[in-house]
Amino acid sequence: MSAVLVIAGTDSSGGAGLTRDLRTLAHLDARPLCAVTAVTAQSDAGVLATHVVPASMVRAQIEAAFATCPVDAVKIGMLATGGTVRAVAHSLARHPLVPVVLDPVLASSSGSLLLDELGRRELLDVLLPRVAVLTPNIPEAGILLGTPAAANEEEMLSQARALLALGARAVLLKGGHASGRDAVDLLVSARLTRRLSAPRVDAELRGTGCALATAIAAALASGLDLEAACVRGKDHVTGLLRG
Ligand code: PXL
Repeated sequence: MSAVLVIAGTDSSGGAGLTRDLRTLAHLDARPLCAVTAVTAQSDAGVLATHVVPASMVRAQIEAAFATCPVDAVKIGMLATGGTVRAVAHSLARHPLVPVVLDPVLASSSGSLLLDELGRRELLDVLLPRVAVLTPNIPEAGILLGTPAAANEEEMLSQARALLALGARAVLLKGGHASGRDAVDLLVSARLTRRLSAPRVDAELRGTGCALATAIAAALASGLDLEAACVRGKDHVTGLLRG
């Protein structure tokens, strides 16, 4: 069984965050290890309170995970602060061969900030060059680039390429926030450009971004290449949305 380390915040409502990640790994038969970055109190209506775990404790959890068993892949979700971003980058630098999936969690669906402004800058400066794939949705890509959200597929492609130019090795720009009969995600790297399409499911569900990044990490952990891992991740989320 392959092992996936999830570095993320908890969601007391169970919909998103680490709670969703661990359910995803259980479903996909991967061994879960975790490093908690923040504890959030939330309902489906919003985030009521956040407790940030000290960066030194996040590092201790990551180091303990790597000391426990071989880690086959890492998924990163909510990081909360710039200090935590730096701590995570520092810890992962000691394990350069392990593939990392970075879901740039900036805000909850209800609009609460889940990463501060310094954290946003550090994410691009110190973490982005380390990750195998960055998985922003359309609003997140726009915020990270400081540009308006992409309004069509052509703009999605140019924003995915702009994120590559900032130092990512690959970007999966998720089209879930767009409209149209199909949900189209774009996967770009220096070597490839792929359009991953699935019929749009008419359902509202929190935590689909968390589930996608975790499912991709589980697929990379089991040895699939990036494109196959993204296809499998998308299939998993489509299944989740269909209930
Ligand atoms: O879906 C992004 C996300 C990630 N992590 C935590 C969250 C959320 C959204 O609410 O609460 C802890």
